[in-house]
Amino acid sequence: MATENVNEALAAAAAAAEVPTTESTEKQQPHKLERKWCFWFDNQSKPKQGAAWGASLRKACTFDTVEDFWGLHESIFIPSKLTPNADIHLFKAGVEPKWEDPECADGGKWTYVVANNRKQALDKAWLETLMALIGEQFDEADEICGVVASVRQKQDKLSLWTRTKSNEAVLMGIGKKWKELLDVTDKISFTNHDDSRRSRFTV
Ligand code: MGP
Repeated sequence: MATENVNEALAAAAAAAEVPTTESTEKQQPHKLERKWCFWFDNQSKPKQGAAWGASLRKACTFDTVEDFWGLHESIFIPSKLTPNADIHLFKAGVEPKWEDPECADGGKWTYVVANNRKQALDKAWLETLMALIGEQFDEADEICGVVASVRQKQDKLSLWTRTKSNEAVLMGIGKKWKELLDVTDKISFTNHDDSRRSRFTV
């Protein structure tokens, strides 16, 4: 499906601000997205003693139409509804939201920290990002793995994961476009996954 049509369908759904009714989805053909996406979920609020990172990470569902996205997002995947230490992810189907995934292994993440833990701002930024991803609004869309919303006691944040950690043109293109979409003046910062790994070493 052409990107403009996906974006029009997304905009119409957003404007209506409602899940399409069964009646309307029966009448219309679903709007196919450019690619398949998966929602993932991780609740680390009650970690099991000694459990490895990722033990509570679950793939929740896969979709490839605007209508399915809208129903899923509206019903379940809203960051402000989560308890602290939970994450929700939207990643391309076939890519796991882990440093270890081959698509992510050599990459990193742009992070937008939501000032003052404003839940409304978090939800808005999350939705803008989801719509931009599934609507293929980034020129460097092939270089993006997905996005994570992290709800934390101290500060909520969104992280946009990239395939590359070193292609500056690609990274700057993604970062600038994301900031423009979020319509924020706050700084966003890039960290590569190697540094995230290293910075957590403790003895
Ligand atoms: P985080 O949740 O990405 O960082 O990683 P955050 O949100 O800044 O930290 P938090 O303490 O507020 O949650 C936190 C820790 O989880 C990392 O230091 C790793 O130990 C582990 N971890 C996170 N990720 C994304 C991965 C991963 O992809 N693979 C592995 N092996 N561990 C990870």
